[in-house]
Formats: sequence, C-alpha cells, structure tokens
Amino acid sequence: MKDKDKLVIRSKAIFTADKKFPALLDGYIVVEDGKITDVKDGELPQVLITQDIEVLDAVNDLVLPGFIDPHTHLVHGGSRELELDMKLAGKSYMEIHEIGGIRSTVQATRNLTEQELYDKARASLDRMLTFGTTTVEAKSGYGLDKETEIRCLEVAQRLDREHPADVVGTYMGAHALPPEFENDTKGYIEFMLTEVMPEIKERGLAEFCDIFCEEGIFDIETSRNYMQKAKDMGFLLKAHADEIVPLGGAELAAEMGAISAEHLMAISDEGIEMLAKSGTVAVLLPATTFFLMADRYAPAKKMLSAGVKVALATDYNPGSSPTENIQTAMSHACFGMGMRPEEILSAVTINAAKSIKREGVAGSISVGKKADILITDVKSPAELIYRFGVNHIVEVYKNGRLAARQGRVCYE
Ligand code: IZC
Ligand code: ZN
Repeated sequence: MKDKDKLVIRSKAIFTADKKFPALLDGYIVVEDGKITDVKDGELPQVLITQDIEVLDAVNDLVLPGFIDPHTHLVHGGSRELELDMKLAGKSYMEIHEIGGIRSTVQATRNLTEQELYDKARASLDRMLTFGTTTVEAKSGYGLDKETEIRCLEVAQRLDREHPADVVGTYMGAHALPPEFENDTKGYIEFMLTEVMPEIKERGLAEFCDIFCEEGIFDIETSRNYMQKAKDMGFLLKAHADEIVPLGGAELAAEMGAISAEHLMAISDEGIEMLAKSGTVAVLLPATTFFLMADRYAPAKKMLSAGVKVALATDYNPGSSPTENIQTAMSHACFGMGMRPEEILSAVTINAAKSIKREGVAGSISVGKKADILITDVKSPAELIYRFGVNHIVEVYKNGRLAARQGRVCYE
C-alpha cells in the first residue's frame, strides 16, 4: 500500500484463523493504516471500489494471516555444520553437547560485536519474512555472560524497531552452564537471578524467561526454583520441556502457569493432561525432531484430542534446527506428526500468537489486528501442505505494506 490509503484483498479462500468465520471465507479484507478494519464474506461491494482504494484480486489464491514463529534462537554467532559428520557417525545431540554443541556457539557469539550479531540476525529475519513469518520470538542463551546476553537481547529489540517483522524477546540464560560456572549450577542460577535478570527486567529487554529443563542440563528441582523466582520478578514463563527425556518438564510448566511448554517429544500422558488443564500452549518443533534424526515426534494428535492448544515453530538455531523456513516445520507437522492442514495453519497463526501473548494484535485476520497477510500460490490448505519443500508465499503484507514478494524482501 504505497500510494493509496486503503487496501482491499479479495479471495475465495481466506483462512482467517478467527472462530467467527468458517474455516475458509469467500470474501474480502479491508486494510487501513496498517490495520484490518473489515472482514466480510461475499462479493466486494461496488461502492468500496473508489479511486483511493487499491484492490488486490487474489480470487483463486489461499490468503493467510502472517505466520508467527514463536520459538527461535535468532541472535547468535557462527554455524555448526562441522557437527554433521558426528551426527552421521551416530553421535546423539547430548554427546555432541558434551564436546561442544551449545558451547561452541557461545564462543562464536561472544566473539561478535553488536553490529555483527545484528547483521547476521537481520539476514535471517529477512529470510523468515520471505517464507511468510511476520512475527518472531527470539531467545537469548548464546552469551551466558551478562554482557553478551544483554547484547543479544538489545539486538532483538533493535530488530523489532528497525525491521518490518515484530520481534519478541525471551531471556534464556538458562540454556547451558557457561565455562565460568563449569559444574556450578547453583552459582550460575544465582548469578542470573541477581546479576543479570534485574537489569533485563528494568530495561524491558525481555518479556519471557525460558529454561532448558533436560537431563544433563537443568533438572526439575533447579528449574522449579528458577522459574518461581523469575515469575516473582515479573517474567512470563516458557520452558524447553521433555525434549529428549521424559523428565516431567511439561508438568512443571503447567504447575508454574507457564505460557508455553516447548519441544515435548518425550511428554508423558500426565503432562498432556496437565497442559490441557492449565491452558499452557504446547509449542512443537518437528523440524528439530527431523534434524536430530530422532525416532519419535511429539505426540501432536494425542495433545490435540486432549484439548491442548498446539503451536508450531522452527526452533531456528545453529545446532538442532538451522532453518528459518516455518513451512518446513509445517511439512514435518503433517508428515511426521499427522497434523491436519487446518490444525497446522492454526498452529502457526492464532495458537502461535497465544504462545507469545500476541493474540490481541496478531495471529488472525480479524478487525482491529495488524494487517499481516500472506498471499500464496495455492488454492487450499491441503495443497499448501501437500506440495512440500517449496515456498508457497507469493506476497507478504506486514502492517498493510508489501514487505516481501516472490522470495525477496521489498520493504522500504
Ligand atoms: O544450540 O543446540 N535444544 N537448545 C536446546 C538447542 C537445542 C540449541 C543448540
Ligand atoms: Zn529451542
């Protein structure tokens, strides 16, 4: 929307992700000043077609809300393709973790300046946008010392200001033990709580706080204590839970009133029940399962039947999911976990919005929300998922403005 004041998008297949409407709406969307001001079924009234209105006729194209990627480790240095030989030789994620893994990324991240981290993360954010992602959650956790953690969160915040995509910051100092606190979990937790988090909170650098609750990383008791204190400081909670071992991370997330529990490949039946009851969103990361060459995906269908809210994300990070493409995660959600196309679309829109507390402003095509809208080259949700491995997003509108087209960013 460059010259005209109003944009109207018309399509026979609008997936609004808004329960008020049928699964696919045959109608039109009106956009003014970056917001959605009307959504209607039926023909576009002639009176709406005036000179100051741009009409985008996407009649046969599936139209979607902008995708929300609610779990990424966007800001980091380096890459880890050197781990590929180890993976192919059969080494597990935790075996690689013991000899480098996260720590090698910590070293690479500490070595970069703010500008270098920004440039790298911005290139990733551009790529995400071309695949349809208009809102991204970004976790810290590759600095682990105070200075680098804050630098990474500052980069995420600067991207939120300067890039068309919205970036939501999460502090994840509790990602691994830094070399300064080798074998001193207690000391490191204390350091985060007293030295790092008060400043992050005071400067509003992160809304959420996340912890890698996993065997060999942070155990349940440590996680419970830490989460309680983070909550007392005013952070909203997230947890990397039951990724590899069924530790009871989902149960803990539910007990603590966390907004989301993430990964959940090894979730127990009890954990599923507790998430359904607490309303904690399950953020599933099937591209990670694929990349870890693991033998089981998170039991998405079981969670959906139990009434758990399910969201999907890329988990974009250099060690277990080096892809910015949320459509990859959507493919694995279908072919790995058996999710249906409409469930997948809800999981990357409205449920993803809920998992980062943005359901009031994004995640569906509803009046009053940001005009984050995707035009695709397919006719239906089924075609979008079925034809996997290619980018189906033709145009990305962010706040009502064209931000990416045919795989390239084009925002001003
Ligand atoms: O760098 O390995 N699982 N954190 C938790 C990761 C994967 C990222 C990494
Ligand atoms: Zn993660």
